[in-house]
Amino acid sequence: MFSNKERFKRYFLQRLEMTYGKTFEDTTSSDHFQTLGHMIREYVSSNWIQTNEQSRKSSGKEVYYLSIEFLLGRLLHNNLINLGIDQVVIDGLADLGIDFFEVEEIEHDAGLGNGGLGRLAACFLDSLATLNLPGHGCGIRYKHGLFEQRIVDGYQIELPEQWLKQGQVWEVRKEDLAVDIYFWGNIDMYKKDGKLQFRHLNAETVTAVPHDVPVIGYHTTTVNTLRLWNAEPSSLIAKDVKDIMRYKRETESISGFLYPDDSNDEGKILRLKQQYFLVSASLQSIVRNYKQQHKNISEMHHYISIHVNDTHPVLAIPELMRILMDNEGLGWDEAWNITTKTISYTNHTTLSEALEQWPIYIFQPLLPRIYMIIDEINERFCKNLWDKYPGDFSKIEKMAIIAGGMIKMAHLALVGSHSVNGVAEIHTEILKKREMANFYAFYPEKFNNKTNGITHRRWLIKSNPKLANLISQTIGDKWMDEPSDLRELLAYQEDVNFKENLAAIKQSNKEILAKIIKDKNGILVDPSSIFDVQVKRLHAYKRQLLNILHIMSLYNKLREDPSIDMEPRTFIFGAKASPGYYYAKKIIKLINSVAQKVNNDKRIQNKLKVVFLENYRVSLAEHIFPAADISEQISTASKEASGTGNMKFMMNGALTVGTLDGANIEMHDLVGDDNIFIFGMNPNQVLELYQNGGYSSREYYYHDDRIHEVVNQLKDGFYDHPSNEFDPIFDSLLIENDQFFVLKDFHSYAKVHEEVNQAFKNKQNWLQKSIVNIAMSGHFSSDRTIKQYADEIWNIKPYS
Ligand code: 4GP
Repeated sequence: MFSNKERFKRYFLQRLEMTYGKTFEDTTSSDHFQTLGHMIREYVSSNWIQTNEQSRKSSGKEVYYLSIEFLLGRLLHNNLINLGIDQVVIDGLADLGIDFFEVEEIEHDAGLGNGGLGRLAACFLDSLATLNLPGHGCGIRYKHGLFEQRIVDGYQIELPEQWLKQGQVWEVRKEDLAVDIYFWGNIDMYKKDGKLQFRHLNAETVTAVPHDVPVIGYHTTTVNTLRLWNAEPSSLIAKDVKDIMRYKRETESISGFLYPDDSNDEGKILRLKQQYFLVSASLQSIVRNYKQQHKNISEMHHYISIHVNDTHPVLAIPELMRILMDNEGLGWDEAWNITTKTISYTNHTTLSEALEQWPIYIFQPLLPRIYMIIDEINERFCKNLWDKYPGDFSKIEKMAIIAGGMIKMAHLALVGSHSVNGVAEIHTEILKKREMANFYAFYPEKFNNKTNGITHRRWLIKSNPKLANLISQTIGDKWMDEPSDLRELLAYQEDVNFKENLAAIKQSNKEILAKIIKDKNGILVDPSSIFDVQVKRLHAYKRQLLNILHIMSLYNKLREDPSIDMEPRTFIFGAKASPGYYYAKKIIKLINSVAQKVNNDKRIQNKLKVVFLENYRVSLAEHIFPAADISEQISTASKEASGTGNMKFMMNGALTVGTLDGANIEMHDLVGDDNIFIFGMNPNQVLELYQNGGYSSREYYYHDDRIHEVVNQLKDGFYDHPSNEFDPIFDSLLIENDQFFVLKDFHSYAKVHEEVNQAFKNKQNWLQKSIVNIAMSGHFSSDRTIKQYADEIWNIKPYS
């Protein structure tokens, strides 16, 4: 149906009228979207079946990627590109008077994730399918994804996200493959044939129904599966009506929201339920599939790899033990051998608040059998520790899985898996030398690094088609399959023609973003100004504060002398703050207050604009990266595990202003000093300062006039705010001694921005830097990352 434009048009019209029972003229963009979506699903169904068959028949190994987040974004255009039928569809629709890009806008972003970790999972699925690797995702089908952000009076307001409102065209509900999950109740132990058995009594049953989404590889017949589990009441209930209503509500809330508020016990229980729900449903289905294909459960680790994305799915370890022992009848040692050889784990952050722990008083009643198993894992592990470190109670307590009334999920992951990886070289080194040093000493063989990557299909081919075309016209299109070939662009650093084209493309992308800004924010920005962008979650360590304080300082300078030498700049922010994160919300308010004042100040002659784009999400990001000149990657060194936004900017030719943190370090190694703007303390300096102390933020406040002035402006109502509005920010800097060294790095940050200012004046040189960045960005393709996971952790091979 997509083989040529005419056929496509015929099918499309026929399908449209048949489905909606109205004339073509009466159909809407939404009808067009739904029709296209169904056609594509139908089109891929034979390849999907074939891929499933292949995996059923093959004797190869497969990986299942368990993640609490999959930040997919929209799928329509990406699916068309991967199938190689985008042009047929775009042209065909145009013939019918339909603008494809309007139809594309109908699709809701699938925002089943929060940030880096979730988007990484989505990029990995794309790479797995493209590389023909047998790899599938397992996640939760949240009714509401990450909240929708509105900015009202400069404050963030959260609205529930509604991606399922019009139904989900990509998913297939598979009720026949549902499984039951058991919570609460008690465990009955009894002996059968002399063997101890466990039976879960009085449990509350929840049914997990899979909704499968096809994951379509780029220019290949492979269609893998993302299985999203929906929580539904089990039919096995006979209670009174009130009880049934409560049960229904509680059950459905398991797949209700991503990251429910966990500041109280009720919220904690819900989060823990979500985690076990994902893990138990996925593992029951994985083992069931395995048994349909293979006779011997003892060999499972030869055929199955299970990857846990951060600690949220770490209960996969005790759950697999439970299934192997209680359902399959294996003994502890054999089950443990299979489990540890099957499971691998990625750590995504060293921030202590993200290292999950569960209080026993919540865990044990909710998951009684799982608790027993973790307790036993802990006992055995502590015994091993004792053998190695006899008498060293302090070390054993530090490393134990259960200690101080808490269950430590990262420790469980380290003990119960065969591979633990960080997501950039520096991050892995910090895990080995600091955060997990005790575990590294005990299990050195488990630790390895896998620097993150991004799919260049979404983040270049789809989001920046003009640049993708220019690259293909210049070096051929092999880079699309082998992104490391982008290096060939290095030969065009001096090519005037190429540079001119590159500049024109950037300009046109900036015009598109300028229009979005005008439509959304009502602010006119100059597309020839420097577009200086920081888009990412709002967090103290990411230091949006450093950026806005610097802008405030630039504004002060401009107010003194509007004629100073300064290239016009447009500072653009996009960020969601976690709903309960008060400080982060104040930073959003500060950015908006500054924007309000600066953008309306006629005296500064449009040299400075500040824009906060609301509701930052994948589809908006696709317009932002291609339009950026400067990428702000300014976290306190040692705090950002890797970053992936940094890679997306680089691939689209933006130059990075960054600290030596996360993957910025590897970017710096690749492009060299001349093509990146590095500032501030390095990770060792930061870590030493944390360890040895000796930092006083007040010294910077008292001795640097520019700092003094901007910090005072937080207090004196300069931005037309009540004087206590920004107290949490002021206090973080001066009362709490500036935990993220904003003031310490301020001077060096301002200095590097002066270098940016000078560098931008030399257009040819700027373009040359931009080319070097694009050329070296192929290293950060998630295809490279996934090949490393496949070879070095999962040991999987392409479908044969
Ligand atoms: C993020 C890290 O903050 C980011 O540096 C990294 O690039 C990304 O994971 C993917 O590895 N962490 C999270 C999180 O998203 O929730 O911990």
